[in-house]
Amino acid sequence: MKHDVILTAKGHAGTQKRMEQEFNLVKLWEQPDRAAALKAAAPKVRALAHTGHSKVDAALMDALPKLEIIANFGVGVDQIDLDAAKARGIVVTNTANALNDCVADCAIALVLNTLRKFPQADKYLRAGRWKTDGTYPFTTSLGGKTLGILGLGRIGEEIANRAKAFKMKVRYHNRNRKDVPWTYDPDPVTLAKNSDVLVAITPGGPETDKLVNAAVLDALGPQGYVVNVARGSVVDQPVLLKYLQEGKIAGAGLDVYYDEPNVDPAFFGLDNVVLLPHMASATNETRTAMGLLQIENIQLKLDGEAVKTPVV
Ligand code: NAP
Ligand code: 8YV
Repeated sequence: MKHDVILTAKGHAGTQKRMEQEFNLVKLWEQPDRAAALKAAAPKVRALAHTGHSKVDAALMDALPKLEIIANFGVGVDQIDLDAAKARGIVVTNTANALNDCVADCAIALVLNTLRKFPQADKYLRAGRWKTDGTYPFTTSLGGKTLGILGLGRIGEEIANRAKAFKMKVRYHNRNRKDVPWTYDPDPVTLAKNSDVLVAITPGGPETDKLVNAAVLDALGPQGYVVNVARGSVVDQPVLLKYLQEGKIAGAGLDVYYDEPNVDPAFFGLDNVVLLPHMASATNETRTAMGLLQIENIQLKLDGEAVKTPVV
């Protein structure tokens, strides 16, 4: 017997196809009357598969009184009201570990591209400027520089491992010190003061809102760089923009923003920023692995077994 499962949004095509094979899938975004579709599904639906960054709030949970699991396609669950889920006995799962390597690769790529300005140099060549203006201006080396990791969790540790291969020194700040070979700093300002490049890879949500603020950017200073692969909310975006415009920091590499996909166009004209469209985990292999894990968690829960990656 196929179980009814609600999928909230169009996401990874392979995952959706697999869900269509495994479940009676209600594609919420395709329903002409969302409220009526939820009402029709309510007596039977025990699982909600979420993809994207829209809110999963208490009202949605209340519309589905038989809900037992919210399975997120992604590790960050800042868009899901975890307290509301807990209060209703609904398990929330994510895709922890499935994307560590790709997100860490992306973080390092942003460090490399932000310091070495490869995207800007590519544009320079294509515009014919190598011939007219000569060699591209010198950039900044990674080797010997200190990488400060704000949020040394599953992904942060993979970023640290990669940074070592680039001969960078690594420091970090978490609320809790870890038993790792990297140097601990007690707060984000101290970490920034001791770093040449600061990478944010904490969860999003209220606890980390604007963790990278003016004080942190001041501590990083005019020779310092910021990379954000966490959530847009973790960096004070208007302050970052101002600091980039005024040369109060050297540069930034960003994968995440306030109000995605509406990126402030003021960033577009800046030569000291590299911009990616929230794509750190977006490879065929990783998105497939994320989808399989999301589906596995749903199946386990619907079969009355323990899920693989619960969010604590
Ligand atoms: P994780 O293993 O839970 O690691 C998060 C780390 O952040 C933990 O070490 C945690 O340590 C630290 N942290 C949490 N709150 C903090 C705070 N207020 N101050 C300082 N440190 C704090 O999570 P993960 O799997 O590495 O994923 C991290 C995040 O990356 C996700 O939640 C998501 O937002 C983001 N992400 C982005 C993309 C992308 O496409 N750009 C892809 C995947 C993930 P303590 O608890 O000790 O503080
Ligand atoms: C995805 C992410 O962009 O896992 C996360 O937290 O931000 C990314 O992997 C997103 O979850 C896809 O919906």
